[in-house]
Amino acid sequence: MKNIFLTIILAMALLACTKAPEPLFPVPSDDQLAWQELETYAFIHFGLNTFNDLEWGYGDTPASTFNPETLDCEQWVKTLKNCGMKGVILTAKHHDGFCLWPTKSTDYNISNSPYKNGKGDLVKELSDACRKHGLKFGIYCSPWDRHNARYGYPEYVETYHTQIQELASNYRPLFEFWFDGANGGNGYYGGANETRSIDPDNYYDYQRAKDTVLAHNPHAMIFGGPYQTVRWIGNEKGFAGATNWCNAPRITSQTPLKINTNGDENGSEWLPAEVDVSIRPGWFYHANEDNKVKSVNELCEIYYNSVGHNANLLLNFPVALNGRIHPTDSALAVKLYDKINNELSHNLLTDAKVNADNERGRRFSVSKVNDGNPETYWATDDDYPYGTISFSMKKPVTINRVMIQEYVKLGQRVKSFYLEGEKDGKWFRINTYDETTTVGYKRIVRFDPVEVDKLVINFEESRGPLCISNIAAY
Ligand code: FUL
Repeated sequence: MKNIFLTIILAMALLACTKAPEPLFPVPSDDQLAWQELETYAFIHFGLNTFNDLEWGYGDTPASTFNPETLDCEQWVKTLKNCGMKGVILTAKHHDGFCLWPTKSTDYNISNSPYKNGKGDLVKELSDACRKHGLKFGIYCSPWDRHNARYGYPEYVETYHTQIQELASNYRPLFEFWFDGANGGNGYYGGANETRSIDPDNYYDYQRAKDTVLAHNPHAMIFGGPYQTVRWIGNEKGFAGATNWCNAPRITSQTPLKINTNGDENGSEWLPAEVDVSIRPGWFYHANEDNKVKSVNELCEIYYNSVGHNANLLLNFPVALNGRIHPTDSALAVKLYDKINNELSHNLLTDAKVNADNERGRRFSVSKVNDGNPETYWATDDDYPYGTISFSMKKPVTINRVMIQEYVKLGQRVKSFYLEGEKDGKWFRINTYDETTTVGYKRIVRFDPVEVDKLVINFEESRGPLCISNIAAY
């Protein structure tokens, strides 16, 4: 009897000490996490602006000017797949108000253009091509409408909701719906040619917009507006802060941009960041930018400063007048993909011997950081919100990148860390290109090549016990 008791107590004690750490809120929804795992996807800016060499059409360019002659959505999708993009978001309507689908909400749409003699529906063509080739599909539908006579009045809000309803229900499943933040200003407005301003947080009824999108696309992310589920990074240059929390307060048009760029450790919402940037200076195609496409090195910087900084990368391709992605852009994007794959292809830690100064029992042992399974993780004890992990190599290796992932299902935790190396018994600090503060879903740190027998990562500060699911070095 006594023995049974002892066994039960022992078993309970064992179980207690291997209990997973308590979640530290906020935590992601499953859909947010699945979205973060996409990491890179494409933006397509295409519309009347393309044919009028404009970025922000005033709203008065005739629908008849939309005339791509050799438009081929399959070419876009195949190109994007070749450069590793997991999805694509199309500007179904930009600020000029022209709709790329045959909407009932306005005449200012593709059915009044020469394209396919008014029988075209670009949103459908692209969503079909995405489905056929296995890319996710998302939509940008500008709230600001410089064409509509009723913009700024309640009637336009109804028109806008009709557009959201059509887009949300006819081209699903959508993985993301983009409510752009540019709002109000001067425009054509049905010939009024005036300046109109609105209250961006309240005028559009974003709660209703979100409800409509989610009613038809329950897994979609909402970008922009006060009920967003993913946040803008706060610039269009292509970088997230090296310090980048997914935690953030509820974001409105009044939120300081710094919060967008860095998140906020004390924020109550899980709002992972998206970095939107164009492969050219403009969002729309301009022939005079054909020789201004970003170089592979510039794109690579963008990659490490977005995906490497715990954010998703939304890379824009301005489709050209002929209705195709320009060959210069696609060649560069493929080169970027190859370069990144090359730099991050061979994890040199897979057969290293791993040790740590603290381990939360066998279930959360250090070996979990390089077992290739994102569902397992190394965790420290509750009273141990830091930790040092070391990798002893079988033979010396030269590395210049370290990738770390937290098990963010239980919340983002790490506040600061640093790297050290050991070679022939000599220790040295590894000087990384940017500050080593937060980690999050994914952090990639870069440094000049160093040869090491041993790599050590010191997690100095964390919001709670560490939960690290993956560490790799290249
Ligand atoms: C901005 C817009 O004003 C640009 O034209 C572009 O669409 C970009 C993605 O968002 O706010």
